[in-house]
Amino acid sequence: MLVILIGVLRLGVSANSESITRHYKFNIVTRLCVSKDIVTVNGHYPGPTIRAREGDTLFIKVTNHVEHNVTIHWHGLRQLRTGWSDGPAYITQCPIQPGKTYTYRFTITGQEGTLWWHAHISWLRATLHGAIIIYPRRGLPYPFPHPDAEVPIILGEWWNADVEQLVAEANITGRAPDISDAFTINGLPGALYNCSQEDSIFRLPVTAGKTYLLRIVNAALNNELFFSVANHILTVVAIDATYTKPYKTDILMLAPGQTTDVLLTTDQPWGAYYMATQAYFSAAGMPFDNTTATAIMEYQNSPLTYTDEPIMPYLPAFNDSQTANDFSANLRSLENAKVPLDVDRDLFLTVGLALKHCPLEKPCNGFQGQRLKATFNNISFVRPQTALLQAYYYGNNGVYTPDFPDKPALEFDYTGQGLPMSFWQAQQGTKITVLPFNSNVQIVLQNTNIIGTENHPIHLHGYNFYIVGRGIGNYDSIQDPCKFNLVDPPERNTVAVPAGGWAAIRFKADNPGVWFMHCHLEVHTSWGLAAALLVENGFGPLERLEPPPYDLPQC
Ligand SMILES: *[C@@H]1O[C@H](CO)[C@@H](O)[C@H](O)[C@H]1NC(C)=O
Ligand SMILES: *[C@@H]1O[C@H](CO)[C@@H](O)[C@H](O)[C@H]1NC(C)=O
Ligand SMILES: *[C@@H]1O[C@H](CO)[C@@H](O)[C@H](O)[C@H]1NC(C)=O
Ligand SMILES: *[C@@H]1O[C@H](CO)[C@@H](O)[C@H](O)[C@H]1NC(C)=O
Ligand SMILES: *[C@@H]1O[C@H](CO)[C@@H](O)[C@H](O)[C@H]1NC(C)=O
Ligand SMILES: *[C@@H]1O[C@H](CO)[C@@H](O)[C@H](O)[C@H]1NC(C)=O
Ligand SMILES: [Cu+2]
Repeated sequence: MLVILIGVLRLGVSANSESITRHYKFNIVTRLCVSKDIVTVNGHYPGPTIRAREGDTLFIKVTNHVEHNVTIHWHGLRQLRTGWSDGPAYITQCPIQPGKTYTYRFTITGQEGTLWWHAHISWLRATLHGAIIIYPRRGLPYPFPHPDAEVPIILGEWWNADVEQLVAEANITGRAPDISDAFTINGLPGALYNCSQEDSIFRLPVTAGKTYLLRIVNAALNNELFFSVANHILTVVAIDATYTKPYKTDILMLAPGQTTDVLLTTDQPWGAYYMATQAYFSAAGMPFDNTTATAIMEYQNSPLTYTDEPIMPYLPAFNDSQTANDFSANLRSLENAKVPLDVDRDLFLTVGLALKHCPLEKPCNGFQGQRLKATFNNISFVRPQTALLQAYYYGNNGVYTPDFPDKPALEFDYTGQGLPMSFWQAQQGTKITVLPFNSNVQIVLQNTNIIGTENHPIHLHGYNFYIVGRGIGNYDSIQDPCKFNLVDPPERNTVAVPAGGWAAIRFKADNPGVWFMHCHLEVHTSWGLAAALLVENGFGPLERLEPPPYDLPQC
């Protein structure tokens, strides 16, 4: 199909001696890829890597040349006072319609490491995504030995079919869309698929005795992923663009939305080693993509020839929750953290699946003749017709109601077995939680066992939060807070809530705007596992949401 390749423009305009303004152009175009058309930025899958320094201001002009409505989200970027540039469709903006342009503008403040960008409408992020690398300010070091080279590693999920069509069909039947056909590493599936060829494998040439910084992003739609490199220890140094205490491991687990920066030293015998990724899948008895994507890390001038099979890493069983949970539990912030010690607002949200009866005239057969749903506090989010942020800014007009409940209406044994089917019916609504500026917020995310339980990666826009506690079973509001880590908990934008368990997060509500909170398994967001937090303005001029940009798309 049509391929428009407009190189990424970079114009440096100094605002002051340290920070610069960087301009990028994203042209949304289709491209023929493995016998189907995919939607891309500038013709690339994955899309272009954005490189900036902490303190820089970015202008990214997105022009939509395809037939789909498009928005782009800058995943994990705080968007201080610039919620208009956050990107989730019908939350902070209306879509960029075919033929239209919108320029995202924001400043990177206090964040360093790896984040990523992706489409935030329907399931277009399957192919519309790329890395964002934030370096320290000029002259400032990393808090770890400077690597000899840096490599983005983007883990993706691939369907041989048209993903938008699959989603539309599933929305009619009420069923889960078909599972994917492959995973990819930097856009390529690797050696273990039928179609595999010499050029369908990402190859990373390395030199012995060097240290590499791998900036790994889980851009998959519906799968948490294990990742490993044969015979090499990985030292985690950052997650979600926050630095961690160095943590050595041979297995990573990344939930969709999460990033992990690791140092790898090429200290092994000359040779070729696979890096590999496959699903961590915690929903018992459900179908999932059990394939394995590989890439090859080759020591240069290796005496091995292509006829020697590279060494394959050990990867845990798909249902090895112990390994997945242990990995998350071992992460610590590098420095002592600024965790809110007092809580002004304490939210308790159940997270889980549900069902909805279909009207007689529009039958469906998702499960037991019903439509699959997913909820926070038993409420399945209904996407509005216009953006929540615009509705808020210009006066609500009934687009949402500010009455999202702080706790579930019904208390029950959330993770118990055999929960009565009367519990399974979801309510629906476009409800939001209103938080005063600068309030200290705690959210306990409690998994349920309604229909089944599984790990849910919950992502909050506009904020990083501290994961102060996590556990299996039901949260105990008396005992569990005594065990919270208020000293050096990991700081992230996406928390993997354990299957059959809970996680507690804390943050200061210091960024005014309307912020989406949702499961980063796209299938669950489609079923309504989402809500929004409205953080009110403060009083000072720097405590208020900026006015909307002139080119903000309208619905
Ligand atoms: C999905 O189906 C529901 C109910 O039939 C409909 O209201 C909604 O617009 C559909 N959503 C999409 C994205 O097609
Ligand atoms: C590989 O090909 C075989 C035979 O055609 C088929 O049965 C199998 O499903 C394919 N596997 C994948 C992962 O596509
Ligand atoms: C993957 O799942 C398919 C069914 O979807 C099954 O036939 C196959 O044995 C599984 N492969 C592995 C390696 O588990
Ligand atoms: C993982 O799945 C296998 C079947 O594939 C099962 O035998 C095993 O008990 C499961 N392990 C856990 C921890 O659920
Ligand atoms: C959810 O709400 C529906 C409708 O009010 C109710 O039937 C169901 O029992 C509720 N489930 C839970 C877990 O609260
Ligand atoms: C694109 O977005 C506009 C504005 O919300 C909406 O009216 C239109 O139906 C959308 N088009 C498609 C194909 O979803
Ligand atoms: Cu989920």
